[in-house]
Amino acid sequence: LDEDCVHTLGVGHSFEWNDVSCGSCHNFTCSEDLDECVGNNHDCSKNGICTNTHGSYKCHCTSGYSGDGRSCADIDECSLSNECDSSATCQNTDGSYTCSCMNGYTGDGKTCRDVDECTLNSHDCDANAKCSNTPGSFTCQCDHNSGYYGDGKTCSVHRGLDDSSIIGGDTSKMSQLNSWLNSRLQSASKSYWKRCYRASYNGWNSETFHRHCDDLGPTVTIIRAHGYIF
Ligand SMILES: [Ca+2]
Ligand SMILES: [Ca+2]
Ligand SMILES: [Ca+2]
Repeated sequence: LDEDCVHTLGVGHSFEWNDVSCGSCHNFTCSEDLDECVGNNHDCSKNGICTNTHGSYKCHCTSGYSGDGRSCADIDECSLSNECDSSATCQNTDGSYTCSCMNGYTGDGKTCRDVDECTLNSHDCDANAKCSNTPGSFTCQCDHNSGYYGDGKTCSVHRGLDDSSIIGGDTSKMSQLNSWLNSRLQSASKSYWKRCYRASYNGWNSETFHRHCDDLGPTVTIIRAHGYIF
C-alpha cells in the first residue's frame, strides 16, 4: 500500500483524499498517514504484529515465532536452550512449548525435584526390604540382617525357593534345600534363587529349559515324580 496523499484541487475546491502513490503528488501535499494496521490494510503474518509508521507500517513476529513479520514460523524452543528443567521433557507447540517433569520427578516442568518414594511410601519394595531413594527412582534391598533375600520387590527367608511350585510353602523342605545349597552361593549376603523355568508353565521341552536358564549361573532343578522330590 502506498501512503495516502491529498490532492489540492485548487483554491475554492475542497480537499479530497485519494489513494495514489506519493510520487504522483507534490511533496508538501503528502502529509496525512494511513494507519494500515487498522482495518487490515497490511500483509503482516497472523503470527506477527503490525506497527503503524508515517507513510507505511512495520511487521514483526510475536514472541515464539521467527521471520520477517510477513512470514512467521514457529520457533522450536526444545531444540534451543529453554526453561525446562534438566529432569523435564520439552514439548514444542505452535507459538510456545511446554515442560513436564519426567517420571519420578514432580514440579511445574521448569523446576522439577525428585519424588522421595521411600518417605511417601509410594514404592513397591517388599515389606522386608529397605527402600533407598535415588534421583528419579528408588531401590529396594532385602533385609539380609533379618535373613531375607531376593530382588527387593520380593524378599524371602528361603532365598527365592518360595517361588517353587513343588516345595514353596513347605518351610522344612525349603530350609533343608537352602542349607544344602549354601556352598553354591556366589555371595552369602546377597545371593538368592530366581525361578527361570517352570515346566508346567513354560512347557516340557528341554530346549525351552535351556533357552530360559542357560548361562545364568548355578542352576537348581527341582523335580517331583510319583510323590518323590529330586
Ligand atoms: Ca501508515
Ligand atoms: Ca514453539
Ligand atoms: Ca526418588
